[in-house]
Amino acid sequence: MEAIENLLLLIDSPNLDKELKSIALKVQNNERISFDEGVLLYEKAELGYLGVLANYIREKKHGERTFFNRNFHIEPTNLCVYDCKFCSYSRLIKQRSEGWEYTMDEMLALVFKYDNEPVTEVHIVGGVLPQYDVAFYSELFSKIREHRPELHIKALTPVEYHYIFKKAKIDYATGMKLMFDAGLGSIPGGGAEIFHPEIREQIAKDKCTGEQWLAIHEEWHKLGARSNATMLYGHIEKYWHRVDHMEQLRKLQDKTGGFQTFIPLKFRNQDNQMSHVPEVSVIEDLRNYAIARIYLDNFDHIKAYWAMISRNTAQLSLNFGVDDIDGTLDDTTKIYSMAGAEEQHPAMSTKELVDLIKHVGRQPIERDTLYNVVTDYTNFEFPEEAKPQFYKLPVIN
Ligand code: V47
Ligand code: SF4
Repeated sequence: MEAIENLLLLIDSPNLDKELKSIALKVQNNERISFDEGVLLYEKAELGYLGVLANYIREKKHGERTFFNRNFHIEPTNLCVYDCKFCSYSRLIKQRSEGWEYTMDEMLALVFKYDNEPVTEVHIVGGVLPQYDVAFYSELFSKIREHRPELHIKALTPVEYHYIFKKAKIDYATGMKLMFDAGLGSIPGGGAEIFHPEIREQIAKDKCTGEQWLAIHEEWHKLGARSNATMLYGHIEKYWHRVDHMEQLRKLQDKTGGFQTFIPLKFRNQDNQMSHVPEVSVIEDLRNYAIARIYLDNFDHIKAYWAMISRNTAQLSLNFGVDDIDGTLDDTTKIYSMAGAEEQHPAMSTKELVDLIKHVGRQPIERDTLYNVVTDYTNFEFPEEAKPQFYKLPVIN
């Protein structure tokens, strides 16, 4: 209830700038803000103001409920035919000695490792290589589904899909239907970067365009399936490129309703070809979460990916529009540790995630990938033996 009181106080404040007051009134009246107003927020609005608006929207949508999940990642390879300038993770094929290329059996072995753990999702994403084609991924998804039907497969981005469908000479609709039938559960948000060609061509040349990224998600949504969306921010883009990016997502969401969550990804500058570009401040991270919450009125969830921004910033973000902090991860992803994120071995036990959320006065809800409630931990007391274990998921259900 505090959130509405804070909004009313802000609106009544005699010193509030006229344009910012008009945006605050729109938020109060549940009205959508325009492209220009989005840019204005980036240019003019202070963190405190943005926090009040975003927190109000978050509370209206979710109350005190804050989501996390129990998941692990598989990164099939860190070799890639592309050469995105911001990517610290990938090695070009000519640097093959520095990379890994998992076989089907190796990937399945990673899935089997979690057979006795209460994970609900496997997130599969990595580099793009010719041997990982339509036949390979269809077989992988089918085998995972056959082995553990209830494990949700969230896999690959339009970057991979565009590449493998083109190679197989099939259109997006046919390709996505094949993946759906093979057992794909949803598409993660990666590969979006910044859609506008002015920026995309400088940082992610050659891979799928913004339009193609959106078209693949659209085909997927037409099957009644869900996906996420990201935005890589805080590098060479201008504020209006960020608003343009969110505008395109908002438009597609109006059309299909298939997106679940928006995940702003902070550019990290270690060991990549953009290391000379400074990282933005934590203030900018929080402003960005808040503006995303305000702009994307038709997205249910805004996620802070804790492995990328650290646990402390993830906690802070919960006061700036965020209602989801992703999952246990169990030290299975290298994308961010290789780019200089604080978490060099990202893993949180269920108890650590629950405590992180409870410590800022919110209600921890374990969700599955589609946001069905798995467990409400609000009044849950962990047994003594379920103390945090960094690399092992405690079985508590
Ligand atoms: O597309 C790569 C980004 C993405 C860097 O859907 C970088 O639930 C910052 O999409 N600095 C992949 N970002 C990760 C991703 C994701 C993560 C968590 C949850 C979900 C979800 C999706 O990582 C890439 C790219 O935008 N990335 N390098 C870097 N140096
Ligand atoms: Fe390859 Fe993805 Fe890295 Fe780009 S971001 S180089 S597509 S792994």
